[in-house]
Amino acid sequence: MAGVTFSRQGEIGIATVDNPPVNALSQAVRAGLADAVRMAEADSEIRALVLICAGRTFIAGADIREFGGPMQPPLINNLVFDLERTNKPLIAAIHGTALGGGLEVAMACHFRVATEQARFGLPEVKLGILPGAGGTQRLPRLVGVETALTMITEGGDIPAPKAKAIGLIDEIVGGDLLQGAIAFVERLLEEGWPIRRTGELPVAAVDPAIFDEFKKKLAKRQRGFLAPQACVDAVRFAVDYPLEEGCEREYALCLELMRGPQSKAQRHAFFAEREVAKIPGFSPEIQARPVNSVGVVGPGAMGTGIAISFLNAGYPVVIVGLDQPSLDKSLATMRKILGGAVAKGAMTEEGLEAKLALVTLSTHFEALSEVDLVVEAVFEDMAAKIQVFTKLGQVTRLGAILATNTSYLDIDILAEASGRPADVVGMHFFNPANVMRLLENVRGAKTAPDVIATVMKIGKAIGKVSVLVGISDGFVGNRMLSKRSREAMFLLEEGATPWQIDKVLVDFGFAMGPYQVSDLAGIDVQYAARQARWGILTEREHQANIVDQLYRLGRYGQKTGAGYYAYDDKRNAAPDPFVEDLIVRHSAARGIARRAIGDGEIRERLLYAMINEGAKILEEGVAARPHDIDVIWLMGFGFPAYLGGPMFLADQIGLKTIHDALLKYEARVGPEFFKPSALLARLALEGKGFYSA
Ligand code: 3H9
Repeated sequence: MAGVTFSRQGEIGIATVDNPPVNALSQAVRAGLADAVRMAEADSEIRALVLICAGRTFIAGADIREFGGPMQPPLINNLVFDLERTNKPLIAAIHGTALGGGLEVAMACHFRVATEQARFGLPEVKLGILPGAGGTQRLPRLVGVETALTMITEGGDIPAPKAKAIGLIDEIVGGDLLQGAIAFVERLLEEGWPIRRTGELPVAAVDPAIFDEFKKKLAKRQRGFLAPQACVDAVRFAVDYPLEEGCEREYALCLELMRGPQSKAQRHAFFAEREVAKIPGFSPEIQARPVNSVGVVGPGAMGTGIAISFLNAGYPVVIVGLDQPSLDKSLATMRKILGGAVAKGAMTEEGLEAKLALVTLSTHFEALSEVDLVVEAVFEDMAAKIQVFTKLGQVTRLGAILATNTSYLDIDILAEASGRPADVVGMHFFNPANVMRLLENVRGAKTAPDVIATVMKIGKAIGKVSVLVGISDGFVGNRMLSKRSREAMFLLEEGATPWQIDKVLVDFGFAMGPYQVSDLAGIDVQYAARQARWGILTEREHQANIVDQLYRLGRYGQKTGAGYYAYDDKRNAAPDPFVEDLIVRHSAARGIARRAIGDGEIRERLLYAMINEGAKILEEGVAARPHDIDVIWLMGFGFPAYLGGPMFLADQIGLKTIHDALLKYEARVGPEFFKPSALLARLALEGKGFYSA
């Protein structure tokens, strides 16, 4: 029984799953569990069976790596029936995370006990599928339809006390889990509890309108995703059909999703997120430096968000600012944001006060003398940042890591200014820093390997997905974005409108188009960024100055009630004929004959400009792998997860198709904008993709 061992303690059989790292339900584990049940049934001396897991967690789900090909028996959807139908009490003893197929197995057991720290969830929806082994049929029987719908469509996990409160588990055990489970079994045997099969429980009556309500809500919240809608259909089967039929329908729907393009893309995203943690060519011997305290320079919105990220993970944070009022404002913002967690019940008042007690505010750099890591988050100005790094080099202790949150500037210049270039690195957070999961860690020419190891590790510790990139204008994410923004601007000049372009990107799957984003972020901010980058812009980009024109008109976007769009007093946007007229006049003044531009051309130019830049980024080694680029776009720029990221999508479209389109636009727009990258051209010629290079 590879993956599962069978032992006994007195009259109680114990099946132990041991399939590191997360006890996924591989074929060997499935077969082992089926055998364990058979052995317990066959042995007249065994009165009950405990299912427990070795290692760090209970079964964390089906083995996702098996999803691409035909699955070998016993299939998980049959296994759960074998477990449930067994005629001796079967008890799941849960620690770590019981997720997906793991929770489905647990629900097929007759009773569930767990440690206080255990967590429970059905995250299949995040992989573009639905729980296919009875999860959508058994969970409503245990916790009710509404709670089941929420858990299954959101895919989050809940802690053991909540699981107990809603009836998902029977008991929380302290101390040793196995002994606690055995004590539970002894009690149930002694008291003669009947076997309680989840599948035999009735589904509590519910107003069927709930299903449409969920679907409507999800169509907005998870726009474009197929799986959430299918999850609702599957939970409805639990109400409409007997268990076996509900399970059959659920499994069929799950397989349909599993074979579709969205799940393929979402599974890619799952593994890419884990792949980026592994740095190619990096020795596992390299130890991260210990980080027990953190400093943040710059108490603005970014710095405050960064500080909250560290506080949430329990790090003491010293915040240094120019003056007391800006520091006080930062603290007030922290209180407000963390207070939101209290209001939602995610944190207690005491928890909030304990977190804020970890904060030290200071107007003196010397307050950073003892910290292990400093993140600089002052405004994006080289001279200001050089000053900060010169000072940091003097006041911090030797070996303290000096990180900059710059989005564009050359980190090597800051490294030299510090006098300790080996300690300097980029930690590029995304706004709002306490919410966004992406962290672009930037290695400078002289960054020490253990500094890189530290920022990758600390990223994970504060709940971020860290991606290591090299120095380049805008690193990876903003560099690709700037090509998309450029094309969006050229398209305006050539005949498109802001609302047409926005709609194309929203239909593609982004939450907002570039002009909606501009109006939200502020055209004044965009104008300043454009000025700062003036020296590296091409002549056509200088001429494409609609941003400058809007800026001079005081149309800064939502905050002034007008930008690309006009806004009413509730900030509802409407296309503005004034802006359309301004653009038309601009095209005429530039001698550009406007033409009707199809949505297809808009989509291709915006997307392919980015993909071509992504290829250059790979070619230059600024990103080590296409995974890094995809994760950056998925986590930091709202690329729709069901498309897997720009480089994954490029492979699905086919690099030859993209190459041909790039040549077409090279002729139309200019070689300086659309010349295919050498890597992309080679792969297209060889019939390969970024992931099969
Ligand atoms: C399912 O159950 C479908 C069913 O309804 C039946 C349908 C018919 N399979 O995340 P980590 C690997 S769908 C294969 O870094 P952590 C992961 O790639 C499944 N591999 O650890 C990594 O490998 P590597 C529903 C898996 O401690 C290593 O394990 N379940 C699986 O930060 C460590 O992972 C889920 O969606 C898997 N299921 O977090 C749960 N899970 O070292 C998915 C992990 O080579 N898993 N690996 O890079 C998780 O959420 C997290 O892994 C977990 C641990 C919270 C468990």
